[in-house]
Amino acid sequence: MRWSQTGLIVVDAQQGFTELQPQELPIPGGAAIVPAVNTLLALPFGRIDATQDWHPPDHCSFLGQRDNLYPAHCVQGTPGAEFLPGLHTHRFHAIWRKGYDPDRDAYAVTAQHPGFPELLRAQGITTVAVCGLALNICCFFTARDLRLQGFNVYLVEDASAGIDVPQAGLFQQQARAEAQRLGILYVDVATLRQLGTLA
Ligand code: VGL
Ligand code: ZN
Repeated sequence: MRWSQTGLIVVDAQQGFTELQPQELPIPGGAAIVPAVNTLLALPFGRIDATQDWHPPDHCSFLGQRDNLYPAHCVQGTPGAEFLPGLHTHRFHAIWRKGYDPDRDAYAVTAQHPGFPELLRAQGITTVAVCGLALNICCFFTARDLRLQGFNVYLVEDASAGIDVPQAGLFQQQARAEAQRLGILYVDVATLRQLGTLA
């Protein structure tokens, strides 16, 4: 794996997915991913993208709205939408907001910005490492879409945290099985670093 051909995608590393905003969508261990993500952010990736869940207050996925799935979370301009404290956001090359259409959810950057894979390809990126929140939801769908577009995809497990959401039919074991069926590889930070160093 060559660093220059490898992109890092930090998915939804936002307060609204952690214990810092308990009334939103807290994922156990969500805030604790920061040191591991920062370790990744120090590596010489050819490209570093971040995504930011960015909902209007009446988003269709919220309780009491059309889909009635999640407590209000990551509302535009509120603390819940901010990145995690201590995260080295200065390393982000680009930030992709998503979920801003009130009538449509966008778990993955690719769901909101369909030109994203082509943009990576145009820069010579062949491999992506995906980390963040939630491992089995927005990280999984990002990994899946890029894998289906032909990229080598790693999910960095110890720089991510997941959660089962039965009311949305989203389960950690199911996502893992589907990812593995697609040829997405689960790694930890140390292994990914070695893969880059050995190339
Ligand atoms: C997410 C549920 C709703 C995520 C975003 O980032 O995994 N999950 N919105
Ligand atoms: Zn959301």
